[in-house]
Amino acid sequence: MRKPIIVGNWKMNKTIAEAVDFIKAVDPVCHDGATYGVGTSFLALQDSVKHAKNLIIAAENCHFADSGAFTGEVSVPMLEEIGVKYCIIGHSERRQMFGDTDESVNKKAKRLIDADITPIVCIGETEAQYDAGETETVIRSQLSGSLADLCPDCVKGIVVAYEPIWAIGTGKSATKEDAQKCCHIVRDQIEKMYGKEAADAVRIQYGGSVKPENIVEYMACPDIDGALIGGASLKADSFTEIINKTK
Ligand code: G2H
Repeated sequence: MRKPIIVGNWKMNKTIAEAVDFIKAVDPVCHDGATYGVGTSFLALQDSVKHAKNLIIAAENCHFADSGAFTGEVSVPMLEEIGVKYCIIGHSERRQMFGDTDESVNKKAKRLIDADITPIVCIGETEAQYDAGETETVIRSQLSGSLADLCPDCVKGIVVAYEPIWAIGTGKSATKEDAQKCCHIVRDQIEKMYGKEAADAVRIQYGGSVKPENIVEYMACPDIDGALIGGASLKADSFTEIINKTK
């Protein structure tokens, strides 16, 4: 039985004060039926961790090296030091704008797992790939690269977020049938790589214009264990509505 996991991805939004205000409002609403959390800017992580009793706090990226000449980057030991337990990696915005690749995502995943920080590994096809009927090939290839050479036991603990790029922040969410089909492909690819036990345990999120109005239909899909939510996670009211609808 997989515990659902619903995480807000704030991207480059919210000052430290705004993050703390949100956490104070939403933390008490969380319940044990699911894991709820938010991904914050690096700056807001430390205060967010301090104020969150129920919400899990995720970084939105990390570097795979522990230290060195990587101007502007943040390492896994730095996240560990402040008690961060989850980290989003390979988000399509990072792949498209900041040069993240399956290879770098794989290195990040390995380093995070070593530090006992849960990676939320993002994958998903572009609109052109979707239109060309390449979705399945892209999903399988991104997973082969991003999750290469992990131990099957470690894979059981990770989270994969399937986010079709054409549905991100566009209001054009995938149908529940399409989302289920793709999340099933994710699980099948993990089974091919690491066996059935790992595939049955891994938690798979759908992401792309998830909101209070559509969360319930996605959560009813057998291979969808949660959501990675951008726009609709920014307001405490909207995220609270999502929490209440997933009780
Ligand atoms: C996809 C998602 C959060 P939104 O990026 O990861 O954002 O819900 O705004 O489409």
